[in-house]
Amino acid sequence: MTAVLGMERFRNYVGGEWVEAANGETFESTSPANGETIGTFPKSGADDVDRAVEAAKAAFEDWRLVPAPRRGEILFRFAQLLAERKDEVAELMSREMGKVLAEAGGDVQEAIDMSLYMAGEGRRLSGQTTPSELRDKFNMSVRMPIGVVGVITPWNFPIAIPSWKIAPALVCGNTIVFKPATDTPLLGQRFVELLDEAGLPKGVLNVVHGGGGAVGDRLVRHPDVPVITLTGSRETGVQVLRNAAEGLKHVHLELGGKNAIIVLDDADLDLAVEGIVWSAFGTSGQRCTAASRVIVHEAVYEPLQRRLVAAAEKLRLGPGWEPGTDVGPVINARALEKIHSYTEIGTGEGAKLLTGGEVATGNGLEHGFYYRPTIFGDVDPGMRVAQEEIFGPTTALIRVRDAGEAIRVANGVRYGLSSSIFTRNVNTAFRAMRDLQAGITYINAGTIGAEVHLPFGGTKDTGNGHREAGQAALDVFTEWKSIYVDYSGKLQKAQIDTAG
Ligand code: UN1
Repeated sequence: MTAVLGMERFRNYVGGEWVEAANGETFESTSPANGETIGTFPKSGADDVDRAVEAAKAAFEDWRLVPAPRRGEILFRFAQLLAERKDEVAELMSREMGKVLAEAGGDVQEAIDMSLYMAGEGRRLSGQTTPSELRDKFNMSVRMPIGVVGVITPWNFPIAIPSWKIAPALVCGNTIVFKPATDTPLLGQRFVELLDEAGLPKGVLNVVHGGGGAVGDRLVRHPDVPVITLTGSRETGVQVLRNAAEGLKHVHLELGGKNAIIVLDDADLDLAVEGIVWSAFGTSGQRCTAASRVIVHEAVYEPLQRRLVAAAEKLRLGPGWEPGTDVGPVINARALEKIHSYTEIGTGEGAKLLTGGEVATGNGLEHGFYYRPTIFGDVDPGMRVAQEEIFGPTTALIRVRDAGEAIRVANGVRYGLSSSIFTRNVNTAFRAMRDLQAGITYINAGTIGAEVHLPFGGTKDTGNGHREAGQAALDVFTEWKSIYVDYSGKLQKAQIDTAG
């Protein structure tokens, strides 16, 4: 597979045909690890989106009538195909977006898990049956597909996140126009190819490559796209919500995080250090769930800081596919600049740079976008490095006096995605489960590692109240219909014929 990388020119997939963008323009995908070209893709425009929406709208007429268990069977086959090609897709992921092979395999596995889970949903999609307040009358509620779903996904989980959106949308009977991130178009392409191979009818899933400005914006404003699901930044989320308002669309947003790990004085420090390193520097800190704050009880602050710095300095940087690499590159030059600007902001604010804080070079690293795992100490909770999402391998240590203060500090940010506490005290753990304002709380584990059968998402500015994954995802991709069947043979008036 590696041999053909860079040479191939890819196309959009519209109505079951592989087609060029109407304007003929293209863009390249390159590896953040070493700059190699991965492939050339259409830089599509509004016309291409319109064509894809038309195809998806036409396909909806029949797809919504395909029995849900049959729709699920296609997802089962897709999961099987992904499992067969797991290593190949993981290797490609490592090249196109940089994560280390083990994590790339995890990303693919998450998509396999989600597809299997949603495939099974084809035989459930449960609603309610209830008594009626009138005689000889039957009441029930059923989930109905909505129509064409616009799927806009990020580059950091280029196979997993599309599956979180596309698998439930499909099993519920919707059709899709998919815009993969411009940093990972080939993985988006592979995703679609495998679903196609799994037997999806033409037009049910369409892919339009290109930027958020042209493709994303048209999708969000298109009158025939009633549902938009986006994982991205807070700023993009607000813009999407605003642009979708005119069409009164269903908008599902999965946005930023500023997740904290709390370490109390009774914690297992070795375990805490492992959890922090994994959550702060895994995927080079480029997860919405990454631990970018560590809130530490003053009694264990010094030993924790020492161990953490030592552990971070042992991490080996390099291309994700090379054995022995712990931390891969960040996604692109812009990200590298942004991450470094936060090092400057942190030192300017008076935080103590304990390790890292620089672009990594030497041993060929200068050909990619590598940043040294960075830890700030003595961080004040109000500093920008403790408030803003950096999306890189940078974390901030904050010292607190007790569990109450730790939870207040953890909650003192605009986001509320993931949270974690290391403590051996069961009472404190239960208080944290109740009081941490976040969609996800871990006890004695880091902030990353969500599983597909529980709701995923956050409070406050992390989103707009929806959740992905688990049963909760079905609420994004269906609308409830309540059905009343009167078999009395006469006109019965609810709320009026109350005699029973
Ligand atoms: C994300 O970063 O957007 O819990 C998703 C986790 C992964 C998913 C992260 N299962 O970190």
